[in-house]
Amino acid sequence: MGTYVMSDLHGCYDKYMKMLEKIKFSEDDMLYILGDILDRGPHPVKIVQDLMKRSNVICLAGNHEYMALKCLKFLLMEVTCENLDRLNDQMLGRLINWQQNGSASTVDEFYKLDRAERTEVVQFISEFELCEEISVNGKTYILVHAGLGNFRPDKELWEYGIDDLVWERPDYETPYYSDKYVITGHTPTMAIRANASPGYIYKANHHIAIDCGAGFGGKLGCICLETMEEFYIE
Ligand SMILES: [Mn+2]
Repeated sequence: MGTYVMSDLHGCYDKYMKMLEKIKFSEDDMLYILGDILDRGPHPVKIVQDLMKRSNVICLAGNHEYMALKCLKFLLMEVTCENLDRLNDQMLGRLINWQQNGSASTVDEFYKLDRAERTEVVQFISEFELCEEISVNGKTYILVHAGLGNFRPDKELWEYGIDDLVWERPDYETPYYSDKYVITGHTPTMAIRANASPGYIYKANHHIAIDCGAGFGGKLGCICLETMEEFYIE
């Protein structure tokens, strides 16, 4: 039994499937996905539909699910005069912002689904948690998409705002805790200044950063928490 963590799949269905094969993912294992399944790459909704069938996967929300959810709930509605009235400036702003962040592939696949499937997908994504604390082999890990923005050591996890958890970038040179490890996606490891191996998983200062840039032509990374073994798909 292994506990695996990956992040920022960004529609890379093929890399995701190859990774499951590589880690020999079975029903005895557990997989955590730290958000940003959606957008950019070609098959985000196909990944979501695969995840929906698995009982041993826990997905956390990233900024892309957060952006998508507000818009998908709107796109789920029938086109009626009353609903079009809800296409106000705020909703338009959200749609444009999401579009600028690579929504096209998500929207394309979403509209290929029938109505019942669309509802299921939105329901599934809306149940994603924002963070999770787990214990593996006596070590404690905080799993979160982006980081713990506006960090204070005495702050409880539930006290962080959504933006702090899905948008903010952590300071990877400063440990948050001495007795816990924080595992994050969101910031590609090639963008971490202190990282000696850009594009590979970064482990230092009680941080573990696992977004190796799969959505931007980089690798998909995955880490096994029992062994700390790293896996990569080009
Ligand atoms: Mn992100």
